[in-house]
Amino acid sequence: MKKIGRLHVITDTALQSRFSHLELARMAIAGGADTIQFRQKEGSTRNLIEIAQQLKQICTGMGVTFIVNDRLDVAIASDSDGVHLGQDDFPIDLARDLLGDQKIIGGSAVTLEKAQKCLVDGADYVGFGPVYPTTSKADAGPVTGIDLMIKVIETVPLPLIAIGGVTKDNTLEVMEAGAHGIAVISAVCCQESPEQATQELSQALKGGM
Ligand code: TZP
Ligand code: MG
Repeated sequence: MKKIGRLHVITDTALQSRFSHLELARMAIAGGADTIQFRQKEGSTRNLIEIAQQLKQICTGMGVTFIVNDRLDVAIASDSDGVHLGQDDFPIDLARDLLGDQKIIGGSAVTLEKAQKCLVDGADYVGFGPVYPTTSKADAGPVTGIDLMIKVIETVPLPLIAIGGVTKDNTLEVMEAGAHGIAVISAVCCQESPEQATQELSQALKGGM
């Protein structure tokens, strides 16, 4: 059954190089992440598939959802639970045709119109943001703020995962505003202890549910 998690940790080895994707996934899961998203822009397709297959094994063993960012081919090859597609990635409606209904498809949106399009195209959730300023993604687009996020939640009947500058200090705010959950990179991957950082986010999430 498809279950959209609430604490998505996006593993990243470009912003930091202390930890591998596998190490980050293990620490995030130990800290309470219910979804791991594998996001890597560089490297050979073979290498991406190898990492994704290992991540899938770790996640499945721990009952955690495993999502591949950007790459439908890597998602299929690793039998991930789903794929997260941005506006310039493989089109969501075509991905749905290829993946079927049992896989999770997340879509990125930075405007209300884009969020509506995610719904029409068959996404299961929308990753909305950057809700707050972030330096983790160069082309993240304008900061949406909480008010636009609330408008999307009220208008688009899909679980909304808030992304962009989300930290333990603003998690309560996004959850109280009606977000289904959060997705983070730096608030976990760039912290001294990714496990503890995930734990703190998990606590903050629970406070807002
Ligand atoms: N998409 C929109 S903002 C963003 C992505 C991938 C970056 C999120 O990173 P951080 O460090 O959690 O702000
Ligand atoms: Mg993308």
